[in-house]
Amino acid sequence: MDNENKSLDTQPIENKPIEGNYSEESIKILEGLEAVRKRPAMYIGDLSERGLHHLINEVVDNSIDEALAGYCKTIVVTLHSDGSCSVKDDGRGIPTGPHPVKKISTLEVVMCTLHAGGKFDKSSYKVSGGLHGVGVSCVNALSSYAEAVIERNGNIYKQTYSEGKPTSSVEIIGTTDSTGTMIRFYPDETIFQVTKFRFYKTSDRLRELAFLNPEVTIKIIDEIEGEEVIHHYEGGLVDFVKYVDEAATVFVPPCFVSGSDTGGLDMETQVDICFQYNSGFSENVLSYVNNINTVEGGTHVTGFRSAFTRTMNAYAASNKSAKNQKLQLTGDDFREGLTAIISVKVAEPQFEGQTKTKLGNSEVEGIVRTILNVQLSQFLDANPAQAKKILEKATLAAEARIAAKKSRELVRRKNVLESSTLPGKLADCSLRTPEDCEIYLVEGDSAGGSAKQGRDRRFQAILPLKGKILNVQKARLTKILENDEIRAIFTAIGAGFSDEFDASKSRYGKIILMADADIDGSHIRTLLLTLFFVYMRDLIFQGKLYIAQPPLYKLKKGKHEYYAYNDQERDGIIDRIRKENPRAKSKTTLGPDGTQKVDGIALSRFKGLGEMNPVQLWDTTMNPETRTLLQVTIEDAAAATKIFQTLMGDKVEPRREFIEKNAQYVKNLDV
Ligand code: 0RA
Repeated sequence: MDNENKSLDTQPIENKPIEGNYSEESIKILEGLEAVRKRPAMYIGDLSERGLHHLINEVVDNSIDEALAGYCKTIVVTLHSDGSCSVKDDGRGIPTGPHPVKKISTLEVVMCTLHAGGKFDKSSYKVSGGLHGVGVSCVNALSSYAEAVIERNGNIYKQTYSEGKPTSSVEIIGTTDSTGTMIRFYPDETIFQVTKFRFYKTSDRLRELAFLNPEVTIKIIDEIEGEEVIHHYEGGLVDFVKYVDEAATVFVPPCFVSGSDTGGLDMETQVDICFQYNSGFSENVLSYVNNINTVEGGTHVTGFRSAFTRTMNAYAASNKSAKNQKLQLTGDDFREGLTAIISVKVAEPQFEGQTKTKLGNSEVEGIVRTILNVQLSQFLDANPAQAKKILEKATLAAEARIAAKKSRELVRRKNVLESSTLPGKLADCSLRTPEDCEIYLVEGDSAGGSAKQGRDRRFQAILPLKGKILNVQKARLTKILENDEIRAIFTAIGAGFSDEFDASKSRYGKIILMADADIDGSHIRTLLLTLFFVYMRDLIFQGKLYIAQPPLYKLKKGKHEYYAYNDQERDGIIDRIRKENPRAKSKTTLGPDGTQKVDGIALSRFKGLGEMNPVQLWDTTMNPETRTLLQVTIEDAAAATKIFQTLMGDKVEPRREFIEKNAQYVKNLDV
C-alpha cells in the first residue's frame, strides 16, 4: 500500500462484512458472549484490520480509565511473535474476590459477562471507551484463547479462557509486591479476516491516547519487527498541536486553555483546548470526547467556534486599526491556518449522528463557551503581539473572501443564460439517480479518452484531469476557485463548496480516483485526496470516495489473456499456466516490442493507464463485475491530518523524512 493510504485508509470493498442478516430464524434472544460471537460486527464494527485493532483499543481503554482514576501510570502493549497481543498496566488490578451480586470472582464477571467492564464504585465514572465501548469481555469472546494475570493483595492471580468461556478457575500462581492487570489475547482466526497486528496502526492510536492523557506512559513492543516505542507527552495537547503542525510554519505558538464546570448538573465536565496558527489556509480542528475522536463534531465544537469567533471579534473591536475597521471578520476568517485540539471529558456522553461520533449533551456547549471566552480574552490581553498577528491573518482572509465572493458572483452571472453549468470536459452518464452513478476522475487526457470509450455510459461518468491539480493545502480559497480542474471537480459533483458543501447532494454515489501506478500518479492521488479531505470530507465519511486499481501486468498464452495486480499474482498465474502445460521447456525470450516471453507466456507491464485500450481498461479497472476498488476511509483523523500537513505543507525536510520512513509503502507501488 502506498503512503497516502496509510491513515486515510483504504480497504477492498469486497471484504466488507455483511451485517445484520435478520432472517426469521435468527431473531432469537442471544444471551451473553454467544451474541458477540454470532454477530461480531455489531459489537466491533467490522472484521477487517480495523476491527482487529479495535480489540487492542478496547483493552487499553480499561487501563486508561484506571489511569484517569489516578491509579495507573504505565501501560505496556506487546505484539507477541505468536500472534497474540498483551496489555499490561500498573493499576489496582481487577478485583478477584467474589462479585457482590453474581457471587463468582469479579475477574470472571468482568472477563466473561457482556457490559460488565465498568467500574463498580460510583465515585469515579468511566470516561474513556472505544468507539463501541463494548469492554474487555467482547475481546475475550472474539479470542480463541485469552488469559488474565492480576497482581493484587500480594498475590498473582491467573485465569484462562477460550472463546470467552473460562477454562480454569481464578488461581493463585505466586506472590508479588506490586499491583496491576495483564490481559493477553489471541484473536480468533475463524472470525477475523486478518489476525496480524500492525505496529503503525497500533502506535497511531496509542500516541493519540498519550497526547490526550499526559499522565500516562504507553509503551509498545513489536516482538516480530523488533520495534519499540514509548509514547509519553508531558505537554499533552500542546505537544499534540505541535506534532500535527510539525511540517507547517507556525507563527502563533500554542495557546492552552483548561477548566472544568458542572453546567448545573451533578458531574464536572473537564475541558482542555489548545490551538496555534500556521501559515497555511486550511482549518484543522480535531475534537475528542472521553478520548474518542468526534469526527462529526457536536456541542463541544459548537461551543468552541462560537466563543472563538465572539472573543476574537470583541478583541478586534476594542483594538481597531484603521484597516480592519471596515471589515466584518467571520468565524471562517479566524479559522484560516488554525490548528486546534478540543478534548472534553463528560460523565454521561450522548453520542449522536450517523457514526455515533457527534456529542449531543447540550450543557457542554455553554461550559466550553464560558471557559474559552474568559481564558482566550486573557490570552489576547496578555499577548498583544500574537493577537496582532492573528488579526492580520484574519483580515487577509476576509479580504480574500470578499474578493472570492465577487468573482463567484461574476461567474454566476455569466452562467445565468446557460441551461447547464457542467464542465465541458465531463462525459456525464445518462442515469440521473445518484446512488446508481459513478464518476471517474482520470489522470491525463489519453487515459480519459480510453475511459470515455470503454465505460458503460448509462451509469459511468468520466472527468479527465490535466496534469497535477493545485495543492489546496498551500492555496487560499480564491485561488482554489480560480483553478479550472478543481472547479470542474466541484461542479461535476454538484454538492456545493466550502461552507455550503453538502455531501448528500453529490450527483454520484461513487467518486473514483483513477491514476497511474507510478510516482506521478501517486502524487496526483495525494493531491486529490487532500482536496477531498480538506473540502469534501463528508464524502469520505459517507463512504463515497474510492481508488481504482488498474493491473500492473498483462500475461498472454495462446488465446488466453490474464491480468495481474501485483507481483505475487503474476507469479501465481505463471505457475498455473506452467502446470497446465507441463511439457513446456523453461526458457525466456525477449519479443521484438520488448515483451518478455517466459515459457511461451507473453508478459508485459502496464506503464500507465494510457497504455490500455478502452476494452482492456473496462475489463480490468472499470467493470463492476471484475474490478477491485479500494474504499477510502478515515480511521484516524489525527493521523490523516498529520500526514496531509506533512505531505503538502511547506517544509521540505519533514516531508523527505516522512517519505523515507514510509519508503516501503511507496516502493510496493512502484516496483
Ligand atoms: C473494577 C474495579 C476496580 C478496578 C478495575 C475494575 C480495573 C479494571 C481494569 C482493566 C484493565 N486494567 C484494569 N484495572 C482496574 C477498582 C478496584 C479497587 O477498588 O481496588
